[in-house]
Amino acid sequence: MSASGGGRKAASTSSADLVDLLARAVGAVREAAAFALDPGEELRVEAKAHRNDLVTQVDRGVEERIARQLEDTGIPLHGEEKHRIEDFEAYRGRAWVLDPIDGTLNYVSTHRDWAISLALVDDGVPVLAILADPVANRLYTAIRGRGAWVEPLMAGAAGADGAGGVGPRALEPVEDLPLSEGMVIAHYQLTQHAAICRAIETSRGMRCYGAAALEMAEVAAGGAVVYAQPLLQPWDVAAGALLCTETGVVLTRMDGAPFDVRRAGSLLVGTPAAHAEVLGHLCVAGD
Ligand code: 2AM
Ligand code: CA
Repeated sequence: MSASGGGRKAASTSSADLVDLLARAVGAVREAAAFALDPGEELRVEAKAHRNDLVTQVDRGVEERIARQLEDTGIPLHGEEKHRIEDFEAYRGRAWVLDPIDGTLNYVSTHRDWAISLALVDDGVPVLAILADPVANRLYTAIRGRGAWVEPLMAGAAGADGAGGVGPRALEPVEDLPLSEGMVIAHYQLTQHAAICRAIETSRGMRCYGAAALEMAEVAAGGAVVYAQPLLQPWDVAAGALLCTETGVVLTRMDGAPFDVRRAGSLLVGTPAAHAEVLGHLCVAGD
């Protein structure tokens, strides 16, 4: 399933432009990741909507740095902490969509499983993805229609094991595994959800990492067969959505409705087989 609605006009960005924009975005994310790994001062943590919805000066600093680096692309930025495009749900044209730190609670408390998630979206369709997992020294990238890749984020740094080698390695199309052959990643609130519980029982087990972009990447990279979340924002999902579509992973809302990264809502991603099985569980009356 495409991450967009139908009937869009032709992409307004040429292939050469996309390669150039990707290189610039990767440079910006690498520099911001180095800052986030070593901000050089104590973290200042504030709560936003609720006590576990956190922001630090590093979230804001990463957004500021990336915004500055991408300013002369002339493409507006929609970011979690400051830069907003008004009425983004209806926005047409190109936009950078940024979560400066996805998984801030992890960044503050476990110091792993956090990411910098940046996408270029054109008429609501992600066309470039740049997703950094700085602690794992891993960088995922994708170009719409051309594939997805993983490589070390920082050359020469330790911990690049999963990336394999020094250059980009293409992510293979996912094997279409059924639920019984893989793991389900689900937000803890869904453990109250009867249909999701049935899906978890059918699977090889449940995981929850607390950073939506990395959880989507985990399915795209073949580490889990399903990921389900009750509510996510555009910046949580824009980059991960392209990693999924480029590897054959299906994305919808939890009710099976089409997924549009411009709108907040639930998310169900999976291998085609496992995604269909979970939707089957969700469609049983009474859930
Ligand atoms: P964040 O760290 O950028 O806030 C945790 O389950 C995942 O859900 C993280 O990707 C987290 O992103 C996101 N998240 C946390 N609170 C959220 C909210 N109120 N709306 C949407 N996404 C949220
Ligand atoms: Ca965030």
